Amino acid sequence: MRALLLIDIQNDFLPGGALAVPDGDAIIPIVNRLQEQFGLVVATQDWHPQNHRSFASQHAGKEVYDVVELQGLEQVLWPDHCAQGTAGADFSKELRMHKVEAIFRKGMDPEIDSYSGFYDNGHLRSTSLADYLRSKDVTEVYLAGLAADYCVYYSAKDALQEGFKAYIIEDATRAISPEGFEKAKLHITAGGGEIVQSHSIL
Ligand code: VGL
Ligand code: ZN
Repeated sequence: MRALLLIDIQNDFLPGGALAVPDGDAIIPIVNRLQEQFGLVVATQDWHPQNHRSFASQHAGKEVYDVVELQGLEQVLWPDHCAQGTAGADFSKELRMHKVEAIFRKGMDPEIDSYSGFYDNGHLRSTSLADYLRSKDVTEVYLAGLAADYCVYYSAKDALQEGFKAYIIEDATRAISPEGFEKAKLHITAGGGEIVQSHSIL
């Protein structure tokens, strides 16, 4: 069984949002068509408390995109984004949601960031997404959404580590840093994952 994972297709990652991914809205029509090809569609939602330590606003003297240490891990400082209950944290209204069977929220612990839909960045806490997928007999996951070089990449990496075959649908994602995504792709293919295009599925 294969599943489509829709990673963080939320207003704050789309044009006009607090952490807009360039051209991010271009993926939505593709993602909407892709959903029809899958028996299981699951979404993740970045869902931060207002005092989340990944926000530059929580670090006196620091600026957005500065890097600090958080729980022993390198942490990029982001603009405030996807605060729980705000319009920025909502899924795009253009995104079809009727096939989405479950939503896994992440990033609620103010002390650690959580790029992956499976674990926080320190791998301390699971969201239970892996167990959920296994309970549905999923062996292959296809990833789409935002951003390619952060949450899509980390989710694909954890999917592989959890024993799933992982496919990133390249034209159904956009990166914050295209150079960062080029490196990420090498890690994914080295780890047994694949980079595919939506036309191979549609
Ligand atoms: C993301 C940065 C911070 C993402 C989430 O969804 O890729 N990036 N929080
Ligand atoms: Zn975030």
